[in-house]
Amino acid sequence: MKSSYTVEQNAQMLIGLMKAHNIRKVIISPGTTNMSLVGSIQHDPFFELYSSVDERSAAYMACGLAAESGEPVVLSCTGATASRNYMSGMTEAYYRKLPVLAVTSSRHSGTIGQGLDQVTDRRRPPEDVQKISVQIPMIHTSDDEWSVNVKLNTALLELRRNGGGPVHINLETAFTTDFSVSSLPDTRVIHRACADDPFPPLEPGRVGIFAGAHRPFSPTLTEAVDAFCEAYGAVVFCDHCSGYKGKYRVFPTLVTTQRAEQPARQVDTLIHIGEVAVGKLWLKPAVVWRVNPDGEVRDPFRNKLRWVFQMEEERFFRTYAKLAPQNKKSSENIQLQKWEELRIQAEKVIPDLPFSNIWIAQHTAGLLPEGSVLHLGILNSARSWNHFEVPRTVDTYVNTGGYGIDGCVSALLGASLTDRGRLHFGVVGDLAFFYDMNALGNRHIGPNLRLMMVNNGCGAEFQLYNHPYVKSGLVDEVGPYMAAAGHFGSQSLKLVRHYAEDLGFEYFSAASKEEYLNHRERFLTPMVTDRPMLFEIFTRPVDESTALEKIRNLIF
Ligand SMILES: Cc1ncc(C[n+]2csc(CCOP(=O)(O)OP(=O)(O)O)c2C)c(N)n1
Ligand SMILES: [Mg+2]
Repeated sequence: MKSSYTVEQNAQMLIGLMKAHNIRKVIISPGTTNMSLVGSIQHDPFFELYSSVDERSAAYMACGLAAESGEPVVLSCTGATASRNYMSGMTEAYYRKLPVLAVTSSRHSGTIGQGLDQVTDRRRPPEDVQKISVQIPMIHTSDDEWSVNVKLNTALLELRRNGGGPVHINLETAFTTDFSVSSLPDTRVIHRACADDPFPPLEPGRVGIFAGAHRPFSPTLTEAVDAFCEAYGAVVFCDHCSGYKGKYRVFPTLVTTQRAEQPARQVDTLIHIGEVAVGKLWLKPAVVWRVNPDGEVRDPFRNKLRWVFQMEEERFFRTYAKLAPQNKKSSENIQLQKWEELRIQAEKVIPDLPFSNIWIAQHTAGLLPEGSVLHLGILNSARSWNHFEVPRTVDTYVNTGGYGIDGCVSALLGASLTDRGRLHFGVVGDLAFFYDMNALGNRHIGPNLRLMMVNNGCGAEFQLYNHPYVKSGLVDEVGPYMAAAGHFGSQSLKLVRHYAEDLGFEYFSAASKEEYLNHRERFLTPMVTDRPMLFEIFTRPVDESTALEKIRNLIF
Protein backbone atom coordinates (compact mmCIF):
# COMPACT_ATOMS: atom_id res chain seq x y z
CA MET A 1 0.00 0.00 0.00
CA LYS A 2 1.28 3.47 -0.83
CA SER A 3 2.25 5.63 2.14
CA SER A 4 0.57 8.99 2.44
CA TYR A 5 0.95 11.31 5.35
CA THR A 6 -0.97 14.07 7.06
CA VAL A 7 -0.28 17.66 6.03
CA GLU A 8 0.18 18.53 9.73
CA GLN A 9 3.87 19.28 9.93
CA ASN A 10 4.36 18.49 13.61
CA ALA A 11 3.13 14.93 13.05
CA GLN A 12 5.20 14.62 9.86
CA MET A 13 8.27 15.67 11.80
CA LEU A 14 7.57 13.22 14.60
CA ILE A 15 7.18 10.38 12.11
CA GLY A 16 10.33 11.36 10.20
CA LEU A 17 12.32 11.51 13.42
CA MET A 18 10.91 8.21 14.69
CA LYS A 19 12.29 6.67 11.52
CA ALA A 20 15.62 8.44 11.81
CA HIS A 21 15.97 7.31 15.42
CA ASN A 22 14.93 3.81 14.42
CA ILE A 23 11.74 3.63 16.48
CA ARG A 24 9.26 1.38 14.73
CA LYS A 25 7.03 -0.42 17.25
CA VAL A 26 3.75 1.41 17.96
CA ILE A 27 0.71 0.36 20.00
CA ILE A 28 -2.37 2.33 18.98
CA SER A 29 -5.56 2.84 20.95
CA PRO A 30 -8.68 3.94 19.10
CA GLY A 31 -9.89 7.54 18.83
CA THR A 32 -9.98 10.69 16.70
CA THR A 33 -7.47 13.07 18.28
CA ASN A 34 -4.56 10.83 17.27
CA MET A 35 -5.68 10.81 13.64
CA SER A 36 -2.73 12.77 12.23
CA LEU A 37 -0.29 10.20 13.57
CA VAL A 38 -2.29 7.00 13.06
CA GLY A 39 -3.68 8.01 9.66
CA SER A 40 -0.10 8.54 8.49
CA ILE A 41 1.80 5.59 9.89
CA GLN A 42 -0.72 2.85 9.22
CA HIS A 43 0.30 2.91 5.55
CA ASP A 44 4.00 3.05 6.17
CA PRO A 45 5.67 -0.35 6.12
CA PHE A 46 8.51 0.92 8.27
CA PHE A 47 6.27 0.72 11.33
CA GLU A 48 5.22 -2.39 13.22
CA LEU A 49 1.74 -1.64 14.56
CA TYR A 50 -0.39 -3.19 17.27
CA SER A 51 -3.86 -2.27 18.49
CA SER A 52 -5.17 -2.19 22.07
CA VAL A 53 -8.54 -0.75 23.08
CA ASP A 54 -7.56 -0.33 26.71
CA GLU A 55 -4.82 2.29 27.16
CA ARG A 56 -3.80 0.90 30.54
CA SER A 57 -3.23 -2.46 28.94
CA ALA A 58 -1.44 -0.81 25.97
CA ALA A 59 1.09 0.81 28.30
CA TYR A 60 1.84 -2.48 30.05
CA MET A 61 2.06 -4.21 26.65
CA ALA A 62 4.63 -1.59 25.73
CA CYS A 63 6.62 -2.41 28.87
CA GLY A 64 6.68 -6.09 27.98
CA LEU A 65 7.53 -5.43 24.35
CA ALA A 66 10.26 -2.91 25.17
CA ALA A 67 11.82 -5.10 27.88
CA GLU A 68 12.01 -8.16 25.69
CA SER A 69 12.90 -6.57 22.34
CA GLY A 70 15.24 -3.98 23.83
CA GLU A 71 13.68 -1.42 21.45
CA PRO A 72 11.65 1.70 22.18
CA VAL A 73 7.89 1.23 21.94
CA VAL A 74 5.49 4.07 21.12
CA LEU A 75 1.98 4.46 22.50
CA SER A 76 -0.65 6.56 20.76
CA CYS A 77 -4.04 7.46 22.14
CA THR A 78 -6.79 10.03 21.74
CA GLY A 79 -8.00 12.86 24.05
CA ALA A 80 -10.57 12.52 26.86
CA THR A 81 -9.30 10.35 29.74
CA ALA A 82 -7.43 7.98 27.42
CA SER A 83 -3.94 9.06 28.40
CA ARG A 84 -4.76 8.96 32.14
CA ASN A 85 -4.82 5.20 31.72
CA TYR A 86 -1.17 5.22 30.63
CA MET A 87 -0.09 6.27 34.12
CA SER A 88 0.32 2.88 35.70
CA GLY A 89 2.25 1.37 32.78
CA MET A 90 4.39 4.51 32.46
CA THR A 91 5.16 4.34 36.18
CA GLU A 92 6.30 0.76 35.68
CA ALA A 93 8.45 1.90 32.75
CA TYR A 94 9.93 4.76 34.79
CA TYR A 95 11.19 2.64 37.63
CA ARG A 96 12.46 -0.06 35.25
CA LYS A 97 14.00 2.41 32.79
CA LEU A 98 12.03 1.02 29.85
CA PRO A 99 12.02 3.11 26.66
CA VAL A 100 8.28 3.67 26.27
CA LEU A 101 7.19 6.77 24.38
CA ALA A 102 3.66 7.92 25.18
CA VAL A 103 2.35 10.15 22.41
CA THR A 104 -0.82 11.71 23.75
CA SER A 105 -2.97 13.82 21.45
CA SER A 106 -4.60 17.17 22.11
CA ARG A 107 -6.39 20.05 20.56
CA HIS A 108 -4.79 23.49 20.77
CA SER A 109 -3.65 24.18 24.35
CA GLY A 110 -5.95 27.22 24.47
CA THR A 111 -8.92 24.89 24.65
CA ILE A 112 -7.88 23.61 28.07
CA GLY A 113 -10.41 24.56 30.75
CA GLN A 114 -12.94 26.08 28.34
CA GLY A 115 -15.68 23.57 28.94
CA LEU A 116 -15.04 21.67 25.73
CA ASP A 117 -15.48 17.96 25.36
CA GLN A 118 -12.50 15.62 25.63
CA VAL A 119 -9.97 18.32 26.57
CA THR A 120 -7.85 17.32 29.54
CA ASP A 121 -4.70 19.07 30.68
CA ARG A 122 -1.53 17.11 29.96
CA ARG A 123 1.01 19.85 30.54
CA ARG A 124 2.16 18.77 33.99
CA PRO A 125 2.23 15.01 34.34
CA PRO A 126 3.57 13.47 37.59
CA GLU A 127 7.36 13.37 38.01
CA ASP A 128 7.71 9.60 37.93
CA VAL A 129 5.89 8.62 34.75
CA GLN A 130 8.45 9.99 32.33
CA LYS A 131 11.99 11.39 32.13
CA ILE A 132 10.84 14.33 30.09
CA SER A 133 7.55 15.62 28.76
CA VAL A 134 7.32 17.94 25.74
CA GLN A 135 4.42 19.88 24.30
CA ILE A 136 4.35 19.85 20.50
CA PRO A 137 2.12 22.55 19.00
CA MET A 138 1.06 22.87 15.38
CA ILE A 139 3.74 24.49 13.20
CA HIS A 140 2.92 27.92 11.76
CA THR A 141 6.22 29.79 11.75
CA SER A 142 9.92 29.03 11.32
CA ASP A 143 10.31 29.49 15.10
CA ASP A 144 7.67 26.78 15.66
CA GLU A 145 9.42 24.53 13.19
CA TRP A 146 12.81 24.96 14.85
CA SER A 147 11.49 24.52 18.36
CA VAL A 148 9.37 21.47 17.51
CA ASN A 149 12.38 19.87 15.84
CA VAL A 150 14.58 20.50 18.88
CA LYS A 151 11.93 19.22 21.30
CA LEU A 152 11.18 16.09 19.31
CA ASN A 153 14.85 15.21 18.88
CA THR A 154 15.41 15.81 22.59
CA ALA A 155 12.46 13.62 23.53
CA LEU A 156 13.39 10.74 21.25
CA LEU A 157 17.04 10.81 22.34
CA GLU A 158 15.97 10.66 25.96
CA LEU A 159 14.42 7.19 25.47
CA ARG A 160 17.86 5.61 25.28
CA ARG A 161 19.92 8.06 27.30
CA ASN A 162 21.57 7.21 30.63
CA GLY A 163 20.20 3.68 30.63
CA GLY A 164 16.88 4.65 29.01
CA GLY A 165 13.37 5.34 30.29
CA PRO A 166 9.91 6.56 29.31
CA VAL A 167 9.15 9.86 27.60
CA HIS A 168 5.98 11.83 26.97
CA ILE A 169 5.10 13.80 23.83
CA ASN A 170 1.83 15.73 23.75
CA LEU A 171 1.04 16.23 20.09
CA GLU A 172 -1.45 18.91 19.14
CA THR A 173 -3.69 18.52 16.13
CA ALA A 174 -6.23 20.55 14.20
CA PHE A 175 -7.97 17.42 12.90
CA THR A 176 -6.85 18.22 9.37
CA THR A 177 -8.43 15.75 6.99
CA ASP A 178 -5.81 16.03 4.27
CA PHE A 179 -3.53 12.99 4.10
CA SER A 180 -2.13 13.66 0.65
CA VAL A 181 1.57 14.00 1.41
CA SER A 182 3.40 11.25 -0.40
CA SER A 183 6.82 11.63 1.15
CA LEU A 184 8.00 13.08 4.41
CA PRO A 185 10.04 16.28 4.23
CA ASP A 186 13.66 16.18 5.36
CA THR A 187 14.02 17.12 8.95
CA ARG A 188 17.14 17.75 10.95
CA VAL A 189 18.23 14.75 13.04
CA ILE A 190 20.28 15.23 16.20
CA HIS A 191 22.39 12.36 17.52
CA ARG A 192 24.05 11.80 20.85
CA ALA A 193 27.33 10.01 21.53
CA CYS A 194 28.45 9.00 25.01
CA ALA A 195 32.04 8.28 25.97
CA ASP A 196 31.92 4.58 25.08
CA ASP A 197 29.99 4.95 21.81
CA PRO A 198 31.69 4.94 18.42
CA PHE A 199 32.68 8.47 17.41
CA PRO A 200 31.33 9.75 14.08
CA PRO A 201 33.87 10.79 11.45
CA LEU A 202 34.86 14.44 11.46
CA GLU A 203 34.40 15.57 7.86
CA PRO A 204 37.32 17.37 6.22
CA GLY A 205 36.95 21.12 5.94
CA ARG A 206 37.24 24.19 8.07
CA VAL A 207 36.95 23.13 11.70
CA GLY A 208 36.57 25.56 14.58
CA ILE A 209 35.89 25.40 18.30
CA PHE A 210 33.48 27.91 19.78
CA ALA A 211 33.89 28.40 23.51
CA GLY A 212 30.95 30.00 25.27
CA ALA A 213 31.15 30.88 28.98
CA HIS A 214 33.67 28.47 30.42
CA ARG A 215 35.75 28.31 33.56
CA PRO A 216 39.45 28.91 32.89
CA PHE A 217 40.88 25.95 30.96
CA SER A 218 43.09 23.59 32.96
CA PRO A 219 46.57 22.91 31.52
CA THR A 220 45.51 19.37 30.52
CA LEU A 221 42.38 20.56 28.73
CA THR A 222 44.41 23.24 26.95
CA GLU A 223 46.86 20.56 25.87
CA ALA A 224 44.05 18.36 24.51
CA VAL A 225 42.44 21.26 22.65
CA ASP A 226 45.81 22.28 21.20
CA ALA A 227 46.50 18.73 20.02
CA PHE A 228 43.08 18.72 18.33
CA CYS A 229 43.70 22.09 16.66
CA GLU A 230 47.09 20.97 15.46
CA ALA A 231 45.61 17.79 13.99
CA TYR A 232 42.72 19.48 12.15
CA GLY A 233 44.13 22.94 11.45
CA ALA A 234 41.39 24.23 13.77
CA VAL A 235 41.19 27.38 15.88
CA VAL A 236 39.32 28.28 19.07
CA PHE A 237 36.94 31.23 18.68
CA CYS A 238 36.82 33.12 21.96
CA ASP A 239 35.16 36.07 23.57
CA HIS A 240 35.61 37.51 27.04
CA CYS A 241 33.91 34.60 28.76
CA SER A 242 35.57 31.70 26.94
CA GLY A 243 38.44 30.95 29.31
CA TYR A 244 40.81 29.45 26.70
CA LYS A 245 44.30 30.93 26.49
CA GLY A 246 46.13 28.36 24.38
CA LYS A 247 48.05 28.63 21.16
CA TYR A 248 45.02 28.52 18.86
CA ARG A 249 43.01 31.29 20.48
CA VAL A 250 41.29 33.58 17.99
CA PHE A 251 39.49 36.69 19.17
CA PRO A 252 37.30 37.37 16.16
CA THR A 253 34.58 39.82 17.19
CA LEU A 254 36.13 42.93 15.67
CA VAL A 255 36.23 41.12 12.33
CA THR A 256 33.05 39.06 12.44
CA THR A 257 30.73 41.87 13.53
CA GLN A 258 31.52 43.97 10.47
CA ARG A 259 28.45 44.87 8.49
CA ALA A 260 30.23 43.90 5.29
CA GLU A 261 30.02 40.17 4.67
CA GLN A 262 33.03 38.28 6.02
CA PRO A 263 33.70 34.97 4.26
CA ALA A 264 35.85 34.04 7.24
CA ARG A 265 32.66 33.57 9.26
CA GLN A 266 31.90 30.34 7.42
CA VAL A 267 32.93 27.24 9.33
CA ASP A 268 32.23 23.69 8.18
CA THR A 269 32.14 21.98 11.56
CA LEU A 270 31.94 24.05 14.71
CA ILE A 271 32.64 22.28 17.99
CA HIS A 272 30.56 24.08 20.59
CA ILE A 273 31.70 23.96 24.20
CA GLY A 274 30.82 26.01 27.28
CA GLU A 275 27.63 27.85 28.13
CA VAL A 276 25.96 31.12 27.11
CA ALA A 277 28.41 33.32 25.21
CA VAL A 278 28.71 37.12 25.18
CA GLY A 279 27.54 36.95 21.59
CA LYS A 280 27.40 34.30 18.95
CA LEU A 281 30.61 35.63 17.46
CA TRP A 282 28.55 35.94 14.28
CA LEU A 283 29.96 32.72 12.92
CA LYS A 284 28.08 30.80 10.26
CA PRO A 285 28.68 27.12 10.81
CA ALA A 286 27.32 24.49 8.44
CA VAL A 287 27.18 21.91 11.22
CA VAL A 288 27.56 22.17 15.00
CA TRP A 289 28.73 19.46 17.39
CA ARG A 290 28.09 20.22 21.04
CA VAL A 291 30.52 18.73 23.55
CA ASN A 292 29.45 18.96 27.16
CA PRO A 293 29.39 16.58 30.13
CA ASP A 294 25.72 17.55 30.63
CA GLY A 295 24.91 15.89 27.28
CA GLU A 296 21.94 18.22 26.71
CA VAL A 297 20.55 19.26 23.36
CA ARG A 298 21.28 23.00 23.02
CA ASP A 299 20.95 24.66 19.65
CA PRO A 300 21.85 28.35 19.87
CA PHE A 301 22.99 28.28 16.24
CA ARG A 302 19.45 27.23 15.24
CA ASN A 303 19.08 24.13 13.16
CA LYS A 304 22.81 23.51 12.94
CA LEU A 305 23.30 21.10 15.83
CA ARG A 306 23.84 17.50 14.61
CA TRP A 307 25.71 15.75 17.41
CA VAL A 308 25.78 16.04 21.17
CA PHE A 309 28.80 14.45 22.87
CA GLN A 310 27.94 13.66 26.45
CA MET A 311 31.44 13.48 27.88
CA GLU A 312 34.30 15.47 29.37
CA GLU A 313 35.74 17.84 26.78
CA GLU A 314 39.23 16.49 27.32
CA ARG A 315 38.13 13.03 26.26
CA PHE A 316 36.52 14.36 23.09
CA PHE A 317 39.54 16.39 21.99
CA ARG A 318 42.10 13.69 22.82
CA THR A 319 40.10 11.02 20.99
CA TYR A 320 39.64 13.08 17.82
CA ALA A 321 43.27 14.23 17.87
CA LYS A 322 44.24 10.55 17.76
CA LEU A 323 41.68 9.77 15.05
CA ALA A 324 42.93 12.54 12.73
CA PRO A 325 44.47 11.39 9.46
CA GLN A 326 48.24 11.72 9.77
CA ASN A 327 48.55 13.65 6.51
CA LYS A 328 46.42 16.48 7.93
CA LYS A 329 48.84 17.23 10.75
CA SER A 330 50.96 20.21 9.95
CA SER A 331 52.81 22.78 11.98
CA GLU A 332 51.23 25.51 9.83
CA ASN A 333 47.76 26.51 10.88
CA ILE A 334 46.40 28.52 7.98
CA GLN A 335 43.17 29.48 9.74
CA LEU A 336 45.10 30.86 12.68
CA GLN A 337 47.33 32.94 10.43
CA LYS A 338 44.35 34.21 8.46
CA TRP A 339 42.47 35.30 11.56
CA GLU A 340 45.52 37.03 12.97
CA GLU A 341 45.99 38.92 9.68
CA LEU A 342 42.34 39.92 9.59
CA ARG A 343 42.44 41.19 13.15
CA ILE A 344 45.57 43.25 12.50
CA GLN A 345 44.08 44.71 9.31
CA ALA A 346 40.85 45.60 11.07
CA GLU A 347 42.62 47.21 14.04
CA LYS A 348 44.71 49.34 11.71
CA VAL A 349 41.70 50.97 10.09
CA ILE A 350 39.68 51.79 13.22
CA PRO A 351 38.93 55.49 12.79
CA ASP A 352 39.07 58.04 15.56
CA LEU A 353 36.16 57.02 17.80
CA PRO A 354 34.18 59.38 20.03
CA PHE A 355 34.70 59.18 23.79
CA SER A 356 32.72 56.07 24.73
CA ASN A 357 32.91 52.64 26.30
CA ILE A 358 34.38 51.32 23.03
CA TRP A 359 37.05 54.01 22.90
CA ILE A 360 37.95 53.28 26.53
CA ALA A 361 38.21 49.57 25.77
CA GLN A 362 40.40 50.32 22.75
CA HIS A 363 42.80 52.32 24.91
CA THR A 364 42.77 50.09 27.95
CA ALA A 365 42.15 46.39 27.22
CA GLY A 366 45.69 45.58 26.10
CA LEU A 367 47.21 47.50 29.03
CA LEU A 368 45.54 45.64 31.88
CA PRO A 369 48.19 44.45 34.34
CA GLU A 370 49.45 40.91 33.76
CA GLY A 371 47.70 38.34 35.92
CA SER A 372 44.72 40.50 36.76
CA VAL A 373 41.00 39.72 36.39
CA LEU A 374 38.42 41.67 34.40
CA HIS A 375 34.65 41.57 34.93
CA LEU A 376 32.39 43.17 32.33
CA GLY A 377 28.79 44.30 32.68
CA ILE A 378 26.44 42.63 30.25
CA LEU A 379 25.42 44.01 26.86
CA ASN A 380 26.99 47.40 26.09
CA SER A 381 30.09 47.03 28.29
CA ALA A 382 30.81 43.43 27.35
CA ARG A 383 30.09 44.16 23.69
CA SER A 384 32.39 47.18 23.68
CA TRP A 385 35.30 45.32 25.26
CA ASN A 386 34.74 42.25 23.13
CA HIS A 387 36.30 44.08 20.21
CA PHE A 388 39.66 44.11 21.96
CA GLU A 389 41.99 41.50 23.35
CA VAL A 390 43.41 41.61 26.86
CA PRO A 391 46.82 40.16 27.79
CA ARG A 392 46.73 36.35 27.89
CA THR A 393 47.33 36.23 31.62
CA VAL A 394 44.20 38.27 32.32
CA ASP A 395 41.09 36.22 33.14
CA THR A 396 37.82 37.73 31.96
CA TYR A 397 34.25 37.09 33.11
CA VAL A 398 30.77 38.25 32.16
CA ASN A 399 27.45 37.39 33.85
CA THR A 400 26.12 35.70 30.74
CA GLY A 401 24.21 33.04 32.67
CA GLY A 402 21.15 35.24 33.10
CA TYR A 403 22.33 38.43 31.38
CA GLY A 404 21.24 40.51 34.35
CA ILE A 405 22.50 44.03 35.03
CA ASP A 406 21.64 43.41 38.67
CA GLY A 407 24.73 41.64 39.98
CA CYS A 408 27.77 42.70 37.96
CA VAL A 409 29.36 44.60 40.88
CA SER A 410 28.59 41.85 43.39
CA ALA A 411 30.06 39.19 41.11
CA LEU A 412 33.23 41.25 40.86
CA LEU A 413 33.30 41.67 44.63
CA GLY A 414 32.85 37.93 45.17
CA ALA A 415 35.62 37.10 42.72
CA SER A 416 37.98 39.62 44.33
CA LEU A 417 37.74 37.80 47.66
CA THR A 418 39.41 34.65 46.34
CA ASP A 419 42.88 36.17 46.07
CA ARG A 420 43.37 39.54 47.68
CA GLY A 421 46.77 39.91 46.10
CA ARG A 422 45.26 39.76 42.60
CA LEU A 423 43.84 42.87 40.98
CA HIS A 424 40.18 42.62 40.00
CA PHE A 425 38.88 45.16 37.50
CA GLY A 426 35.27 45.78 36.59
CA VAL A 427 33.55 47.81 33.88
CA VAL A 428 29.83 48.54 34.27
CA GLY A 429 27.29 51.06 33.05
CA ASP A 430 25.49 53.51 35.33
CA LEU A 431 22.22 51.57 35.58
CA ALA A 432 24.11 48.40 36.43
CA PHE A 433 26.19 50.36 38.95
CA PHE A 434 23.28 52.00 40.76
CA TYR A 435 21.37 48.73 40.78
CA ASP A 436 24.14 46.92 42.61
CA MET A 437 25.99 49.75 44.36
CA ASN A 438 25.34 48.43 47.85
CA ALA A 439 28.02 45.83 47.13
CA LEU A 440 30.61 48.60 47.35
CA GLY A 441 29.66 49.09 50.99
CA ASN A 442 30.26 45.45 51.79
CA ARG A 443 32.77 45.28 54.63
CA HIS A 444 34.77 42.50 52.95
CA ILE A 445 35.84 44.68 50.05
CA GLY A 446 39.60 44.85 49.60
CA PRO A 447 42.06 47.21 47.91
CA ASN A 448 42.43 44.77 45.01
CA LEU A 449 39.07 45.86 43.57
CA ARG A 450 38.96 48.57 40.91
CA LEU A 451 35.70 49.52 39.28
CA MET A 452 35.16 51.61 36.18
CA MET A 453 31.67 53.01 35.80
CA VAL A 454 30.69 54.41 32.42
CA ASN A 455 28.00 56.93 33.28
CA ASN A 456 25.97 57.95 30.25
CA GLY A 457 22.91 58.81 32.35
CA CYS A 458 20.68 56.02 31.04
CA GLY A 459 20.66 52.61 29.41
CA ALA A 460 22.59 53.66 26.32
CA GLU A 461 21.98 50.15 25.06
CA PHE A 462 18.51 51.24 23.98
CA GLN A 463 19.79 54.24 22.06
CA LEU A 464 22.34 52.44 19.94
CA TYR A 465 21.91 52.93 16.19
CA ASN A 466 21.07 49.28 15.62
CA HIS A 467 18.68 48.81 18.56
CA PRO A 468 15.08 47.94 17.59
CA TYR A 469 13.79 51.06 19.41
CA VAL A 470 15.94 53.28 17.24
CA LYS A 471 15.20 51.30 14.12
CA SER A 472 11.50 51.70 14.88
CA GLY A 473 11.99 55.46 14.58
CA LEU A 474 11.47 55.98 18.30
CA VAL A 475 14.86 57.57 18.86
CA ASP A 476 13.46 60.80 20.34
CA GLU A 477 11.16 58.94 22.70
CA VAL A 478 13.53 56.33 24.08
CA GLY A 479 14.87 58.33 27.04
CA PRO A 480 12.37 58.42 29.88
CA TYR A 481 10.93 54.90 30.01
CA MET A 482 12.72 52.63 27.57
CA ALA A 483 16.21 53.76 28.58
CA ALA A 484 15.36 54.99 32.11
CA ALA A 485 17.17 58.28 31.66
CA GLY A 486 17.40 60.98 34.32
CA HIS A 487 17.60 58.88 37.48
CA PHE A 488 20.37 58.84 40.09
CA GLY A 489 21.22 62.53 39.89
CA SER A 490 21.35 62.72 36.08
CA GLN A 491 25.09 62.25 35.74
CA SER A 492 25.76 64.20 38.92
CA LEU A 493 29.42 65.03 39.31
CA LYS A 494 29.25 64.60 43.06
CA LEU A 495 26.89 61.78 43.93
CA VAL A 496 29.14 58.81 43.24
CA ARG A 497 32.26 60.68 44.33
CA HIS A 498 30.75 61.21 47.80
CA TYR A 499 29.55 57.65 48.10
CA ALA A 500 32.83 56.16 46.94
CA GLU A 501 35.07 58.44 48.98
CA ASP A 502 33.02 57.97 52.13
CA LEU A 503 33.42 54.24 51.69
CA GLY A 504 37.19 54.63 51.47
CA PHE A 505 37.62 54.32 47.72
CA GLU A 506 40.14 56.28 45.73
CA TYR A 507 37.86 58.11 43.29
CA PHE A 508 38.59 59.85 40.03
CA SER A 509 36.48 60.83 37.08
CA ALA A 510 36.82 61.78 33.43
CA ALA A 511 34.55 63.44 30.90
CA SER A 512 36.96 63.57 27.96
CA LYS A 513 39.68 61.51 26.34
CA GLU A 514 42.38 63.74 27.85
CA GLU A 515 40.98 63.38 31.36
CA TYR A 516 40.69 59.67 30.89
CA LEU A 517 44.28 59.31 29.79
CA ASN A 518 45.41 61.41 32.77
CA HIS A 519 43.99 58.85 35.18
CA ARG A 520 44.52 55.68 33.19
CA GLU A 521 47.99 54.96 34.48
CA ARG A 522 46.94 55.28 38.09
CA PHE A 523 43.89 53.08 37.53
CA LEU A 524 46.09 50.42 35.93
CA THR A 525 48.85 50.51 38.57
CA PRO A 526 50.07 46.92 38.41
CA MET A 527 50.33 46.36 42.16
CA VAL A 528 47.60 46.45 44.79
CA THR A 529 47.48 49.93 46.32
CA ASP A 530 46.18 50.93 49.73
CA ARG A 531 42.54 51.42 48.67
CA PRO A 532 40.03 50.10 46.16
CA MET A 533 39.41 52.47 43.24
CA LEU A 534 36.38 53.84 41.50
CA PHE A 535 36.80 55.52 38.15
CA GLU A 536 33.64 57.27 36.97
CA ILE A 537 33.57 58.17 33.31
CA PHE A 538 30.97 60.46 31.80
CA THR A 539 29.98 59.74 28.20
CA ARG A 540 27.01 60.56 25.97
CA PRO A 541 24.63 57.93 24.53
CA VAL A 542 25.02 59.44 21.08
CA ASP A 543 28.78 58.88 21.25
CA GLU A 544 28.28 55.30 22.41
CA SER A 545 26.12 54.75 19.35
CA THR A 546 28.44 56.48 16.88
CA ALA A 547 31.42 54.54 18.19
CA LEU A 548 29.60 51.26 17.67
CA GLU A 549 28.44 52.22 14.20
CA LYS A 550 31.95 53.24 13.21
CA ILE A 551 33.62 50.13 14.53
CA ARG A 552 31.16 47.90 12.71
CA ASN A 553 31.73 49.57 9.37
CA LEU A 554 35.47 49.24 8.91
CA ILE A 555 36.89 48.92 5.44
CA PHE A 556 39.85 46.59 5.19
C1 LIG B 1 18.00 42.79 36.01
C2 LIG B 1 17.88 43.32 34.64
N1 LIG B 1 16.98 44.30 34.38
C3 LIG B 1 16.89 44.83 33.12
C4 LIG B 1 17.71 44.37 32.13
C5 LIG B 1 17.60 44.95 30.72
N2 LIG B 1 18.79 45.77 30.41
C6 LIG B 1 19.77 45.33 29.62
S1 LIG B 1 20.97 46.44 29.34
C7 LIG B 1 20.19 47.58 30.27
C8 LIG B 1 20.73 48.96 30.39
C9 LIG B 1 21.93 49.00 31.21
O1 LIG B 1 22.32 50.32 31.33
P1 LIG B 1 23.75 50.68 31.82
O2 LIG B 1 24.17 49.76 32.90
O3 LIG B 1 23.75 52.12 32.16
O4 LIG B 1 24.66 50.37 30.55
P2 LIG B 1 24.73 51.15 29.15
O5 LIG B 1 23.83 50.40 28.22
O6 LIG B 1 24.26 52.53 29.34
O7 LIG B 1 26.14 51.08 28.76
C10 LIG B 1 19.00 47.07 30.82
C11 LIG B 1 18.07 47.81 31.67
C12 LIG B 1 18.63 43.33 32.45
N3 LIG B 1 19.44 42.81 31.54
N4 LIG B 1 18.72 42.86 33.70
MG1 LIG C 1 24.26 53.75 30.99
